[in-house]
Amino acid sequence: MKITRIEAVPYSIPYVHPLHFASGSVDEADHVLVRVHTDEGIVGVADTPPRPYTYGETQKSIVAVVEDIFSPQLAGLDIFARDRMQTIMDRTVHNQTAKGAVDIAVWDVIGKYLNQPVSSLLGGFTDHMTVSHMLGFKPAQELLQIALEFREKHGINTFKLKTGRRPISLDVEAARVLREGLGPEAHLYMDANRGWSANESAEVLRQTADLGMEFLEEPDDAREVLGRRRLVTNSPIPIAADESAPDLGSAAREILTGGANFLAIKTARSGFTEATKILGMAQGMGIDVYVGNQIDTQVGTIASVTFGAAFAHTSKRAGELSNYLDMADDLLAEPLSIEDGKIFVRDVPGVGTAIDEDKLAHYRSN
Ligand code: MUC
Ligand code: MG
Repeated sequence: MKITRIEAVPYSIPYVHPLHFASGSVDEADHVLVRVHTDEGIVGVADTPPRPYTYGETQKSIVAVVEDIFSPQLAGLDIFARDRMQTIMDRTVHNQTAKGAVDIAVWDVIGKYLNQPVSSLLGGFTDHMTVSHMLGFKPAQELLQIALEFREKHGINTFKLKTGRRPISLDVEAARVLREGLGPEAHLYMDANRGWSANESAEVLRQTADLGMEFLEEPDDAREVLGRRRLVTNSPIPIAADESAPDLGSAAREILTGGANFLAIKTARSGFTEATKILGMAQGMGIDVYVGNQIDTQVGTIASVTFGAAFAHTSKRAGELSNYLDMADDLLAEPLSIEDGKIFVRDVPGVGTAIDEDKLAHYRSN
């Protein structure tokens, strides 16, 4: 079975709860749905979130690179030639989430063709992921109310607090209010999206040392290498690389040069093929990972669940899988549900991303 063309459909869905964080904000999911078409009529689907402040991509750039570059380059290739596809796409630098979506959509075709859930094909470790919810910038008491609601309504007890604000007391207070309000059993960690300097980050670690924060993600700019190394060396909790380690090479570099000792794996930017390589490298080096989020729709989220549940090393920690709840609607024909803090893999051939075509027609931008 061969790829005939790859389609990129821009669409836009508003947020009911816009999210703000140190590197940017979102109030509209202006994403791109990627569809890989084949000569046997099977179509694979994946979602692509433009994040100009992280990867330099925009909705228009994703449509252009998928339809003008990747589609003609990959047309005619056998659907199983994943590493060939990866090698070809890697000739084009950057465009991280566009590449990730093409890879996931190809896996979706493979699963449908073989009549198997992709999670089983990838590794088949378990049938669910525990959910972590990401909290954007808000006053501390509001954050606590949201977290309590999520715990009550969805059974979620792991929260990522967006930080990186100045003065740092805003975030230190938020961390304290969350810990005191949620109790010792809640799993809490922070993500500063490069908002602080290395020294500010060290000060935050000092002031939150009694709050049981499990790790700190991307505290400062990892390109300021000595500051970052000093921080990682002296930190009492792991320092995670997210946007400083978007692919296999950068993940290896950050771990080996002491820029991080923990890794976010995001299928939106690594697809399943490169994410599997990053995972193997991390596991072999004794580095823990977690499934991060790119503020994914339900289409993106089920891809993260598919990957995360497939492996022991990704499923042992909660993955960031619930921010689709901040959006007004979604394209997934059968909506996701979170039961007792978990999302289950779909027991259907492929990734489980059947699209509601009426909704796509309604939200598409062209
Ligand atoms: C994160 O972990 O940084 C912020 C923007 C985005 O796309 O994903 C995030 C979450
Ligand atoms: Mg992050």
